Amino acid sequence: MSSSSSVTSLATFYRIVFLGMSGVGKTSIVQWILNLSPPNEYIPTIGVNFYNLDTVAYDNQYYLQLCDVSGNEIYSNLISTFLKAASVTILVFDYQNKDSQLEIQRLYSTVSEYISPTKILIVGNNAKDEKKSATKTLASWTKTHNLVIFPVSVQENTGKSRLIQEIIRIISDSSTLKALFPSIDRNSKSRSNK
Ligand SMILES: Nc1nc2c(ncn2[C@@H]2O[C@H](COP(=O)(O)OP(=O)(O)OP(=O)(O)O)[C@@H](O)[C@H]2O)c(=O)[nH]1
Ligand SMILES: [Mg+2]
Repeated sequence: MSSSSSVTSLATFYRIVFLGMSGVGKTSIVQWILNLSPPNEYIPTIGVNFYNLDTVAYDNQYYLQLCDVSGNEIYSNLISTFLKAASVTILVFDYQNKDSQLEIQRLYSTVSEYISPTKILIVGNNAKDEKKSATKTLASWTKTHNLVIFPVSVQENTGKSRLIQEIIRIISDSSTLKALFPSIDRNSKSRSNK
């Protein structure tokens, strides 16, 4: 998916924001997507780190800025700053950590204030036996909100291509809409200026 002989449209820049409790594996997932070797030990992210990914999918070139935000609460005020320019927000939990499953439910309501729920992806890391590991609360919450969980495991190297495909699908949908209805953005801007 990431290589192609012909690129038929101009590249556009998209910001993908990763959020979730400390230690759920956000940095590991970002580095795994970039095919970088993961660190041998847990190094908590300080503030936020940005990584660039230049990829070609379905004959379009995409510049993705992966925005890896620390899960430490002391940085929670930073979140809104990055969400404003986000094309996709990825909420990460760890299947083996119940608190992290509650945290994405809390984050979802915060994030929905900044970005359309259709651009929020729920990713469960450390997936082994997903059906057994997701709590009943998480299962009923996803059902109520009509959400799909994308299971991945950095350790077992599973779920990566499905996740990248879904990110591209979301941003492709938004670029198609913008190309078809360029006035949508202008109208919403003029409404918010009133
Ligand atoms: N067993 C297992 N461990 C994992 C997996 N993915 C990541 N880890 C480990 O989990 C620990 C935390 O990973 P990070 O990616 O640093 O977590 P983070 O979400 O970025 O944490 P903060 O930066 O503090 O917000 C590291 O020791 C990783 O090696 C996985 O799929 N399975
Ligand atoms: Mg990190």
